Amino acid sequence: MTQQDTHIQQTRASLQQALSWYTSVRRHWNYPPNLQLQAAVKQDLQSLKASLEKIENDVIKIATFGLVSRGKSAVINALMGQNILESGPIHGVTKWPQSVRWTPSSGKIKVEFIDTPGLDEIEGQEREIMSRSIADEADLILFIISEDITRTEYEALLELKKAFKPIILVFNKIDLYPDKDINTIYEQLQKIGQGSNTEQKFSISPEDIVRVSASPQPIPVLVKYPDGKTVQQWETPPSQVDELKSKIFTILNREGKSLLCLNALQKAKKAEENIAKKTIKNRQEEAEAIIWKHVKYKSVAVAVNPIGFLDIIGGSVTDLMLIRSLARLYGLPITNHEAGKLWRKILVSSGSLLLGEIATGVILGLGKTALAVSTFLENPAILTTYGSTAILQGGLAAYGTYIIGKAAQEYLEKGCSWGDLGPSMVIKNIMNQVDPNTIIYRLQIDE
Ligand SMILES: Nc1nc2c(ncn2[C@@H]2O[C@H](COP(=O)(O)OP(=O)(O)O)[C@@H](O)[C@H]2O)c(=O)[nH]1
Ligand SMILES: [Mg+2]
Repeated sequence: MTQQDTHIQQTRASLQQALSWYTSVRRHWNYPPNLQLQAAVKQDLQSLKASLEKIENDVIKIATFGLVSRGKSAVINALMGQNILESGPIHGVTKWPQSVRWTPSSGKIKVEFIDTPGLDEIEGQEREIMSRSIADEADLILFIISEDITRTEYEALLELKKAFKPIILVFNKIDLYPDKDINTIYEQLQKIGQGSNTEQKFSISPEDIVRVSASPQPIPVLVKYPDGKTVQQWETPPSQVDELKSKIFTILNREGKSLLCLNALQKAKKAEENIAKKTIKNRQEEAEAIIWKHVKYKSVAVAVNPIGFLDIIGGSVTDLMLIRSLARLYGLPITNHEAGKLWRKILVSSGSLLLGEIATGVILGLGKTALAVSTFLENPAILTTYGSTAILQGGLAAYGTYIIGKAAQEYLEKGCSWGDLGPSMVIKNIMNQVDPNTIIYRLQIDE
């Protein structure tokens, strides 16, 4: 089995697991169904289903991005060898996103091109929503430039990079600038990058920059007739997109399926996070009640427990029970093992406060044991000290549980895409497995 097929298999398993879990009626255990919540997550479930269909369909979506009149439509036409999309000198020929299917003559790969209006053509929020949703859909992006890079272009590139989108930077209209080369684009990208006050810089490998002329301007040619007369005529040179075409083919053959998987998993991750967020919001009251119940358990357990080290173990059992109860209430997938991992994570991340709790637990606990032994035999007055220590200790422990409950809520909200088959994990696997010469590999290098 090829690496790409393995990726498809893992992705399919991940999405199927998520779907079966989140659509299961039993997922909230014995809690009554929450209709409001069911309505709220409907769209996210659909998005999960769509992601699964996406990898089964095996159609790779390539979107063009760029400012108006850079030749986005012309590049797609030239690649397809057909003037399917309207392209022209008047600004704003492409009014909204359009899709065209392309089955290259090799026959094996199915592509859907998504042509977009210019980044500068639609105003404000609407544009942002449109660009984002197209970027979400696309497995590969052709970012078309044809002159000096502007700030709008730079910022759009940065956005796409942040969203882990594979980009080919296409320098179009090279027939107009015979001497422009990749170095110039590079220098320019760097200059703009330095001038920006954003922390992250845009970087791209030279391998991902291609020069084309999708629809060259007619050029004058002198035609000499047999009678000796010369006439000037205008001739349109053929388009030059072969390098881009073969680059696209190479990418699609080598990693097209993996790109599909990455995109599907990224969408699934978002959907799962949304589901978790909405669930936690909807179950807020019940969650508070559960947390307080465990806070009480723990303070009682710690205060009455006479043997020191059991406090820590007893405490952790209460905490684990709390984490599991919350996960059950939320209907989020979490195993015992994961609950334990989460508990340790919370311990580390809530740092000194909780460490303090444990340290107190150990010191007071030991003291308590020693005291407990000596108390009855020798000095009954110490009983008072014993009592107050226990209350103090119980209170601290209870406070720790409260913090754990709160932190668990937060973690469950963010982290339910963990686990071996969780989308985050599968994305990580794919990223780690691919060859260094792939566009996927280059997604992770950040200079
Ligand atoms: N000289 C030259 N003009 C081009 C090239 N590609 C596109 N154009 C012209 O640029 C204009 C805008 O092209 P279009 O595809 O509509 O751009 P879009 O708005 O980005 O989709 C049209 O007049 C095209 O003929 C090229 O390679 N060379
Ligand atoms: Mg266009």
